[in-house]
Amino acid sequence: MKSALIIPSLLVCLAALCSATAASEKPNILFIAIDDQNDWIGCLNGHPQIQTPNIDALAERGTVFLNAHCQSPLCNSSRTSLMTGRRPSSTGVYGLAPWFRDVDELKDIVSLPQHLRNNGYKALTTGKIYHGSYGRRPNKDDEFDVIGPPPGVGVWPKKKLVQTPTPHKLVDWGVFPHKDEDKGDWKVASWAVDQLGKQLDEPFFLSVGFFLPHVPCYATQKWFDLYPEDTLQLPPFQANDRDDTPRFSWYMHWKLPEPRHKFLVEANQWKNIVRSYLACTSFVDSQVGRVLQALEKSGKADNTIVVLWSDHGWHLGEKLITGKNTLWDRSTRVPLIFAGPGVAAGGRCEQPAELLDMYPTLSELCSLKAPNGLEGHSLMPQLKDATAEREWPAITTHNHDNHGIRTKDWRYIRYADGSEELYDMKNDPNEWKNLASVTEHKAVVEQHRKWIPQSRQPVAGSRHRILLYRADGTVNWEGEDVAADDPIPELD
Ligand SMILES: [Ca+2]
Ligand SMILES: [Ca+2]
Repeated sequence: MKSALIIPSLLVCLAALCSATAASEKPNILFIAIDDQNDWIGCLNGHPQIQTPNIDALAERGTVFLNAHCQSPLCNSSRTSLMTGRRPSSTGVYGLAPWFRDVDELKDIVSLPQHLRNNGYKALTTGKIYHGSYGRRPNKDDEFDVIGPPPGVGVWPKKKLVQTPTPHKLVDWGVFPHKDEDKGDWKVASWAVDQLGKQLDEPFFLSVGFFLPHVPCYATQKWFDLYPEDTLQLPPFQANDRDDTPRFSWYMHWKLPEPRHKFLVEANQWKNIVRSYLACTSFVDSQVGRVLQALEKSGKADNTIVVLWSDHGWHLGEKLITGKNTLWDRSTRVPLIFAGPGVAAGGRCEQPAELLDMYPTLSELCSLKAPNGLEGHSLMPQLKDATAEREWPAITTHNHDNHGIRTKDWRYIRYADGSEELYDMKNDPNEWKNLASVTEHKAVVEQHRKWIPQSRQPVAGSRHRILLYRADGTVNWEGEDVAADDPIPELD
């Protein structure tokens, strides 16, 4: 009787032991997001003066994707896409709202953190991973097990430093006295550092989302001084650059709080905003460094995959604008770096990659069966050998039926009204000469057109940055019709 009881309990213990061993063999994941971070990162060579030693060291330790692009050049739509592994053209989430869990047909999608939790991971989060407070609401959202400090600016000047044409509290930049330790991103990093110093349940998925260099780009003097004004290099710019881009390209960012290049010049703010953005990027890099140092110190680095990404880029004067909401490289190209177990060190991959590839890639790196419905493709071949070919382009969609297709050597754009752009990225990396109507490139245009995805209409509850193009040819920006001869705001 006694032994009959002992044997089953021994079996239970053995089974528990086995599952504990299996769980700890799975690699941990440190998932680092940076908001509105374009390719002005040392290892991406997007700006000749940028200083990002910590991110560059991570790239050296792993594999960096030099031709990685977001699926949407806007926070909510991009993050919804990469966290669900589905394209914006499939979710219909194009604006800053809705939260996809509030949409009937999307609410049951298994997100990346849920997939990991279903497979024994503990999911922790701090800062901006989903947009705004989405996914972080206690008792409402079921994305994470542990929720740390929210994203935030932390310190504000007494009044806005720059009076922009369409006043918005967030659209501001410059240097003013404050403490780095009081910034939101410092607190986010500190919380992540604390978690890594604890006996965390493993395997863990620790997601850390930094807010800078999202506006307001406030920096302390120390970071500003890295970029002296007299030697500062402004981004490449041509005053007539948009003479050969369709009018529809203007509808993508028709009326926004982000000012045009024209304002930067008239208000003598161009250098200031460039320095501010560079300074904030270097500050964020230092916070990434604090977290990576804590990972090293924890002794868990050898069994932790680090992924670093940004949700989309940002223009600082190029193509006559500031901000995002475009289908050009400065708005779509993002840092994407993997390091850790299973990832080759020193890899520099020139193949196109997409942010929604992270979901299937992490599944494969962790030996998990990916759920059905993912639209990205695992980057495992490139993480082993950065020169491995890839058959898919990177596709960026902004609002209904506007798409950018980025292959290794070309960028093709088609807007909802059928107008097109084509750039030879090898010979014209600044996308200055639109070749879409050049006869000799007809075949290239045809090859790229075939990648355009079927695209669904915006889901119910779509708001903020919504552009509609109707069958009768009318254009509607944020609920207001735009006439074909309306002057371009803040430009004409
Ligand atoms: Ca963003
Ligand atoms: Ca041009």
